[in-house]
Amino acid sequence: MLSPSPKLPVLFDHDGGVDDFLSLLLLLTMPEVELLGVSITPADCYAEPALETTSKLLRLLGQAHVPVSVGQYHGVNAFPSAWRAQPRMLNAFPSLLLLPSQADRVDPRPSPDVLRAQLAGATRPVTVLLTGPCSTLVQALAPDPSLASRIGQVVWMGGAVDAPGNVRTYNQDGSAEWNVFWDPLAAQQLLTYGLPLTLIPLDVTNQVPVNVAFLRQLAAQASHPLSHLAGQFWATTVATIPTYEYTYFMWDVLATSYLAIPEAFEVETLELAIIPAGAGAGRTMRQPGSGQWVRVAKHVDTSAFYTYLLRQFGPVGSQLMAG
Ligand code: AGV
Ligand code: CA
Repeated sequence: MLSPSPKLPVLFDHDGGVDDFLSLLLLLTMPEVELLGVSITPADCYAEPALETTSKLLRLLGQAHVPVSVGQYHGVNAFPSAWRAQPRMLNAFPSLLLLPSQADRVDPRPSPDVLRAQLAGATRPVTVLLTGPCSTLVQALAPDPSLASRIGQVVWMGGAVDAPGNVRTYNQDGSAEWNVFWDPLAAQQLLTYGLPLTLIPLDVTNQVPVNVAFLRQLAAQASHPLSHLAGQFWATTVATIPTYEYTYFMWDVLATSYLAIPEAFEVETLELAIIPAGAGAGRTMRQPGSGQWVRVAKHVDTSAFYTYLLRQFGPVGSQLMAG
């Protein structure tokens, strides 16, 4: 007789952007996932409001017991403050505003210490999902790289391999993606651990801009409370603050969906290198002979992806918000 397959244990490190929170929501709808912990990297966010949104969403979806921690490291190349401040808006939504914030439930230890303890205690290979910079994971492994053996896979929204980057600043030549650029040295270090790493870079996230046709479909099923909430979150991204660019993509949400629908992705295994400093800092480039083999998602079946989102935020996930 078949026994039910055990759930996939997941540690989620995000950096508090709107699509990071949509990723948290999506993750919480996945019946095949057991969320072991959430950590916040204060990169594309400010820590306090991101902590508030994180703990409120966990509570709203009946997962208030999931441990939450925050990083204290502030990176090499800061995100624009206009982007970091934007997700504060989410805490003002009526569905979140009156919930108790539970910020006192945060683990007082820095998130790399928490992550290290969680890996040390893992009884099965853990999936680490990163939707911000990779610094927390790298700092967690640095004192004890043998803990890498506890990790079944790392899925990281980061990089731009055969696509242009999305950093537009005076000190970057346009080749880097922001999550790598924030801490290029950590990214360079990450590759040396030889982890089973799957990158979801701009090459593939460029295929999924936030588009109104999708939002219309989501709105049409807004009798599902989770569709309503997700639709509101995405609406805040449509007028992306045009500091550097005008389009908001489903970057992190796409990376998160990879855990559940990997078959919708075309993935290439290649040798990569990361430029640690200078004008190309944070660039993720093909480098045959580097010995650093990484799985890189290059293409996604967009209609399979959108269908999946509509199902998870609709019929599948909505019971979670009841009561
Ligand atoms: O580079 C994509 C990463 C993703 O993890 N982030 C946003 C996503 O959470 C940085 C970023 C790039 N362009 C942005 C970003 C924009 N226009 N607004 C906010 N963040
Ligand atoms: Ca992010």
